[in-house]
Amino acid sequence: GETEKVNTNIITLTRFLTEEQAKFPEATGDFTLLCHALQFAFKSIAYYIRRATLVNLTGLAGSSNITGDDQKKLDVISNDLFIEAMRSCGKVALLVSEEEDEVIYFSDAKGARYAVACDPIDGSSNLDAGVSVGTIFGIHKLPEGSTGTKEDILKPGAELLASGFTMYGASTQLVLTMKGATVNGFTLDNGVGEFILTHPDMRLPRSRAIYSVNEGNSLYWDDQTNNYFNSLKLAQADGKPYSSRYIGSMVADAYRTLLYGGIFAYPADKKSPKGKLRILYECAPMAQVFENAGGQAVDSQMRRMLDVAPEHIHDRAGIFMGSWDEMEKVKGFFK
Ligand code: AHM
Ligand code: MG
Repeated sequence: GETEKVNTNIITLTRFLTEEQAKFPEATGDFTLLCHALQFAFKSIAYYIRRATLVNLTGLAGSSNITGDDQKKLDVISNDLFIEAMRSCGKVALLVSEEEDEVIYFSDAKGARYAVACDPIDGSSNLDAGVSVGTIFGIHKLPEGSTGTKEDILKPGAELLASGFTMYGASTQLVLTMKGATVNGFTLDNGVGEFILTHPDMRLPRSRAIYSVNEGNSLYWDDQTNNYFNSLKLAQADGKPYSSRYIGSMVADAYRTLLYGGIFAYPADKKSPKGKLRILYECAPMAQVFENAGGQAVDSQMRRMLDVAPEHIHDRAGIFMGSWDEMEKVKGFFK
């Protein structure tokens, strides 16, 4: 019979990281180890999300199951998994998580040179309905001589060493980029338990008539924001208006925008004058991914998102991000 055609030369995330590290003779391997810990966290979170309904993980934390044991909500489990992965790899000096009010310092990690910001489960309002959610992360390198202080993470996104996100959807997708480098997408193969490089060098289409925004907030928008989005509903050059797509999970809306093009926005408005999404672990990592993929990302003042430095770890910003030409159009409305 015919031999099955199997690709045996597969680029796993592990292989990808090893090959990247080899390009930098001075590299110590610490960053690679940190990435291995990250991918373990992603795989674990993906596993629990897949099984959530079966093992009674949906619903509120604090509720108890039939035997009276406390049930941990998925975002609590994911946060704990993420923290333990970062602690145990020994390469992370401090961690900011959306789920933690304060910075977590890993004082046992002697010589650790990285600071990590993360949103362990972004889009958690979608969790119980089985809609895609994700983890967003940004990694900073500590300055020479620092043992890790809050200032080491209160930096503009332009200084991010690496960032990305994992989307837990119909399949688990990991998108990863490094400062000044390309964006690469990996798909988790559940069979072998590895992330496989499936989307090398991701590039955003230059334009696409899709907008993604919570239009229910338009009552609170300023005139420029309303004018811009209203303009998309008029006939464009081809006679058609834009399509509207809004999942309500930033990671899922961002992933679609990366692949198809278009624009995603969560503008600052009268209800949330500083915006809703957080700079350190939502806006900045996404902005680095979008810029490195040939798109743009700005805040509600049309400042480059990667130049925005938070004062406090949970500071927010308005955000517009997407295809290059779509972003030029947005900026035109805010002149
Ligand atoms: P979360 O971190 O509490 O999940 O909130 C962030 C989410 C984003 O994923 C998404 O883009 C946005 O909030 C949706 O907000 P809204 O429901 O106001 O449209
Ligand atoms: Mg979030």
